[in-house]
Amino acid sequence: MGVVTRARRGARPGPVQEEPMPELFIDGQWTAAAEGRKREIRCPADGTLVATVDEGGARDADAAVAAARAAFDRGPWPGTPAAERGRLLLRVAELLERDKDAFARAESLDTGKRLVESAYDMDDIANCFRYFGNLVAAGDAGRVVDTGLADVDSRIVYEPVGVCALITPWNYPLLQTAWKVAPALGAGNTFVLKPSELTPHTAVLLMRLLAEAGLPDGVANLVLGAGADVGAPLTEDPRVDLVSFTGGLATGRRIMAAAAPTVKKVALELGGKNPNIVFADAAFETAVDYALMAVFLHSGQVCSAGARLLVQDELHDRFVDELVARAGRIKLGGPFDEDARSGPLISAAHRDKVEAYVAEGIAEGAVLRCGGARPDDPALADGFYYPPTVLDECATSMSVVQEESFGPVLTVERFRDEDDAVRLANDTVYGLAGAVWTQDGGRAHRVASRLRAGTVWINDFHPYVPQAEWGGMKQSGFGRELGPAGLAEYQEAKHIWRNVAATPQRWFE
Ligand code: TXE
Repeated sequence: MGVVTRARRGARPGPVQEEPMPELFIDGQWTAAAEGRKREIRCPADGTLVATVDEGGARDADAAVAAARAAFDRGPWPGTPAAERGRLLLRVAELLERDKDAFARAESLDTGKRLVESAYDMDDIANCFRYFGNLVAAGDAGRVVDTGLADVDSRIVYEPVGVCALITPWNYPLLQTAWKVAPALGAGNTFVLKPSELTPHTAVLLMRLLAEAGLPDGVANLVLGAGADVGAPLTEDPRVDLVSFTGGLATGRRIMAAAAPTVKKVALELGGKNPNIVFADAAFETAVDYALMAVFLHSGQVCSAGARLLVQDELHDRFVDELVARAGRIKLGGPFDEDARSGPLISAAHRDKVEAYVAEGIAEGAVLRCGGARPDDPALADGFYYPPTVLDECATSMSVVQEESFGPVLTVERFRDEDDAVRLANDTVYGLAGAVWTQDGGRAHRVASRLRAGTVWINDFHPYVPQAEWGGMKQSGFGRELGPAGLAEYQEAKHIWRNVAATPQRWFE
């Protein structure tokens, strides 16, 4: 895997020259795929070959689960003192900081994301490991239960769940991996990680760091490959105790169904169709600025993207005119173009999907205000670029409003008053995040409490911190990542009851 050695400052993506090294990590060994298959990873910004990686399948998934199962049932990790597990996570945070540049470049080559954005992600990832490291190292003696009985000791202890299948997407590959790996390890679990087949490199690099930090063999396993070939067997495997998945709604439904026969614990983060509600009294300049960032960050390929702009009637024209003018000036370019402010979409298929949503929206009556056609700049011809696009005068019933296009597409709807705004905002199957812009503090809190979403921002958009839970309501999924609940997701509460003066009960006499 050549991304690290190719990571010289200023280097352009190009074919990997170094000798190949296998990329699956099973039971502490770097292993080639059992069936010998390979996959080419190409940079979505210009199609250059980033690397050719091992493409795993069901046999590799099986071997990885066996290793994780053995490491959980017989290995030292689940019984390692919490303070020591926490220290290992803190060490991983340090190593990530040491290797930050290489990680950021690898992430940018796989995703096409601007290098500066990948670098931000790496800081957040180190912070995530640090947060869970400290949380775990602080220890948790469990809870003593007051039964009111003099002869009974009753307490709750928190144990690891077991073998976890961690399945992650391509938009924030390592960030979403860290949100799962750090708490899973902190709680004492073992795992098999399956990253998106489109963006495997930072997962490979992370496995190297976990081994360097001293994680015992078999605790962390990595199988690269497609969802159907590797992800599906992991979710069905009876030796797996928990599946944590971040990705699309359709795949989430399949995973939940596949996990049902063996009654696994499941946690799902399935994206959103997140309302950004702007009242007429909002601070105009700031609200316009944030509305752009809310939806066009990473070309809209963000689960919490503010893709639905709801503007109060009297502000609508002025607000949308300004937003459209600024959206039209956003410069597109590859990860290493320092003038670019937005990158490509992840794949040709994904761009086709985004285009289809825009076409459908226009056919249903939306007014195209900017974007809406592939750029004609020859410098962008080899990448999967799509410009910031604004669809005005949308109706909540349109599919482009209801469904995740997951691209740089903003739909605009008008609202009359507070009740109207809340009704529209909640009128999708999703409930991941949302924002409200107003200078009226009472209104801000009323709207925030009425939104059916796992995160609500008031006069802000997108910030998150590892201390605060992240996750969805409704069909955005269930379970929480980050925060104390993000650790609890990977724990089982066990009640231990000790009768210190047991005598015959004579129930049947
Ligand atoms: O994601 P998938 P796709 C949304 C977004 C996007 C849509 C489809 O709307 O357009 O999903 O994207 C693995 N069993 N999000 O198709 O398929 C797959 O290999 C087990 C929102 O690229 O959900 C990858 O590792 N695993 C989102 C992971 O699931 C399976 C981020 C995610 O891929 C599987 C990404 C199966 N049957 C897309 N099929 C968010 N919530 O942020 C696939 N996978």
